[in-house]
Amino acid sequence: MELVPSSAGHSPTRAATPPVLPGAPGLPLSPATGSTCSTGSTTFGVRPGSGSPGALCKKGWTAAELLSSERRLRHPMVRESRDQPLRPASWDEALGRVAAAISASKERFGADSVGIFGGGGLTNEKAYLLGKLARVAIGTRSIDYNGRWCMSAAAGAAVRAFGVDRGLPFPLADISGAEVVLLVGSNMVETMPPVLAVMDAQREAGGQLIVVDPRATPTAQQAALHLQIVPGTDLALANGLLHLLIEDGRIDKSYVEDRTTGFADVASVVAGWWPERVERVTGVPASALRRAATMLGMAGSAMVLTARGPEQQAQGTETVMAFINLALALGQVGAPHGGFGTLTGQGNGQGGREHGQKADQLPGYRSLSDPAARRHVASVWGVPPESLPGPGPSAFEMLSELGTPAGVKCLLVAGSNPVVSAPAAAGVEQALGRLDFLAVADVVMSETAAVADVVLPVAQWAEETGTLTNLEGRLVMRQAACMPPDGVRTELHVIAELARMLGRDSGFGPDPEKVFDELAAASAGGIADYSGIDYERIRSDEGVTWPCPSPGHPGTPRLFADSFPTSDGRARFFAVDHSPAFEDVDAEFPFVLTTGRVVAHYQSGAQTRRVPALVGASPEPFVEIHPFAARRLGIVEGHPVRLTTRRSSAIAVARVTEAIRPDTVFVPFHWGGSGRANSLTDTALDPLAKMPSFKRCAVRLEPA
Ligand SMILES: Nc1nc2c(c(=O)[nH]1)N[C@H]1C(S)=C(S)[C@@H](COP(=O)(O)OP(=O)(O)OC[C@H]3O[C@@H](n4cnc5c(=O)[nH]c(N)nc54)[C@H](O)[C@@H]3O)O[C@H]1N2
Ligand SMILES: Nc1nc2c(c(=O)[nH]1)N[C@H]1C(S)=C(S)[C@@H](COP(=O)(O)OP(=O)(O)OC[C@H]3O[C@@H](n4cnc5c(=O)[nH]c(N)nc54)[C@H](O)[C@@H]3O)O[C@H]1N2
Ligand SMILES: [Mo]
Repeated sequence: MELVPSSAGHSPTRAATPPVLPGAPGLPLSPATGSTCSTGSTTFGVRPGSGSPGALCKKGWTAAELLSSERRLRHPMVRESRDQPLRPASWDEALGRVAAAISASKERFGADSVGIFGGGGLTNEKAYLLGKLARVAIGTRSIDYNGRWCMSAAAGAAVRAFGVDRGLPFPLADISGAEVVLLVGSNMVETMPPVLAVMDAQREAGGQLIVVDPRATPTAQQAALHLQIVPGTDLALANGLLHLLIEDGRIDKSYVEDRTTGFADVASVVAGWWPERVERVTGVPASALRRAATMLGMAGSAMVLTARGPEQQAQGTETVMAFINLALALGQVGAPHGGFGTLTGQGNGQGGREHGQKADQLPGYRSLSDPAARRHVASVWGVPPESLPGPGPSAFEMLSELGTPAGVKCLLVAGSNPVVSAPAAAGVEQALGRLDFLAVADVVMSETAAVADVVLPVAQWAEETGTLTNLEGRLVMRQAACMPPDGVRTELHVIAELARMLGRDSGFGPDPEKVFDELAAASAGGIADYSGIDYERIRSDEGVTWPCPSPGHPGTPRLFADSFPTSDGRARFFAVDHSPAFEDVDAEFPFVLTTGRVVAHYQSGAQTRRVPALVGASPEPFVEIHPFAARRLGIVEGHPVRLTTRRSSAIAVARVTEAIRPDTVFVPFHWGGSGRANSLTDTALDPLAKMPSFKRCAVRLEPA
């Protein structure tokens, strides 16, 4: 067995099959991170036996299969023209074509015609170098990533209310001591198995769980109280809860007075949300709402956690703000075992949103529009500040305008499969076809790679060293455990080589540790300040939590204990109101469609649909529908159903279940082709965060 040395980047010698670390049958576990959900969800970075929660989800256990699978990419591919098939090529030829296409596009249409689409699964080092590739080596403003569809609503709300966006501003273990947890739109039993240990501990300690979800999911079934909401109405629910807390005198007045601003405006908006009105809008019975308000109001410690249910909405940012209002009014934000948090999604969902692969962002969670931030980062990069482009279009704006006169003509995708996962994906697929040139870096031939002009095979998680920042803001090391196969390169190596071909001989290199050190310097003085952190510390301290502004600084596991990083040190209440403007049901499209995940598949399914055990567990697209609705429509369990929205149609097999509201249907988004949920979804974007409305549109169903 050959292990990659910790600081190594690309190495010319590789083992044919992935060697596995001792003690982990079938799965190369990272020695530093212990157990992680590896193909998938948020990395928790927990050592086995450390007493912290440590469980591996099913996708984690099977992730190793894809390392050696015959279905992964093993050499670059190119095609001569769109009507020719992809054929194997050398790295020189493939990267040469990408560099030539970038240069040609810059020359003909300007640098902004070259786009980069990244991913929240990429390591900190990759996310950082991708942003630098865009701003320095290409000079384009056109870069964004799939986290726009994942974390942007929660991030936008937290920045506005608290002055900082860190998924959990407290240690994960705090959850286990919360007397009441209000969990809004998370199916964590299926999506975040590693968090379950703290949730179980919370209930074992006598704590109570309230779940808000249109479905009686395995998570909702563990709750003391399940509020089975109409999708897209969470804001009304949050305002209704605050209405009752104010009415019952259960607000922490001294906290509101000492630590916040803006409460009076919020109080006047929520005054209009009496329980019966909330019931009419949300479908949640007034009695259940009252019970939830009492549980929250009586609790010594109360925690509000949101996930994609309330966030992936056309009013997602304001919806999260409404839940933050609730946590602030209870006086819980900054208190142990209480407050507000969002459950970060992808493998590096937190770090991936901090280092500059976002359209408006520089490393360290800095704003690309802030002159001081531009000066600082430009000095680290050794370029003039005025050479840095300004903010570009957000993810869906960029993808839907591909190939148009003002849009991107030459696109590089790294770490996303938008043909399956983008909203209203049929339009995005067409837009990809309008491009002059598409390059995709991936580990498998995803649906997006399959339509590319050049496909670049990159190393997988176990084959390269890098850092991830977990939902607590804690940096953990993902140490290479095996070598990539011949013909496969690490992503850092690919980016560095591309930069070199574009004329940047220095400032780009494949060594993750060096990239990290530069990232840390670039983040100095920013919100997500990593400047006191290095590989040595991450390895020896079991992770360090940002902000960590100097080598002697212990890191900051808990934020907001005394103040908020806002101009006056106070948190902000925002008066937000439910708007019925999103796509509503009518006679033609009478059901609400919501989308999400199942335990066996990860995201666009590009990886998990290639693992036989997972395909066996969940073989095909399905639609959950209530027996009342099924009977009325003549829909039979196990038979195909045609779903039609104002965009397009899709086919899925009926799963008739009482676990869903009778007015709502649910389709997971893990498949492409005729069962693609995103053929159906809406194009509406949240105006503040540009988050798509994945969790609500209107649909019609019929037996297919
Ligand atoms: N197995 C698996 N695990 C994953 C992933 C995966 O693809 N597969 N992906 C990872 C990523 S990137 C993410 S972002 C997380 C996501 O994790 P979650 O947020 O838990 O996942 P979802 O299934 O998208 O949505 C959660 C729940 O929201 C409910 N919901 C739908 N509409 C609404 C609504 O309007 N309001 C409310 N309150 N609830 C609603 C759905 O019924 C669903 O049960 O999971 C991570 N973990
Ligand atoms: N309808 C609907 N649509 C949704 C959602 C929903 O709830 N409903 N959820 C949204 C959310 S929260 C998310 S996060 C997105 C996710 O959807 P995508 O952005 O499509 O994410 P993945 O499926 O994880 O795609 C990652 C691709 O990158 C490849 N890959 C993995 N690791 C690497 C790497 O290190 N480098 C490179 N270059 N490639 C790699 C994988 O093989 C895969 O093809 O989907 C969004 N779409
Ligand atoms: Mo996500």
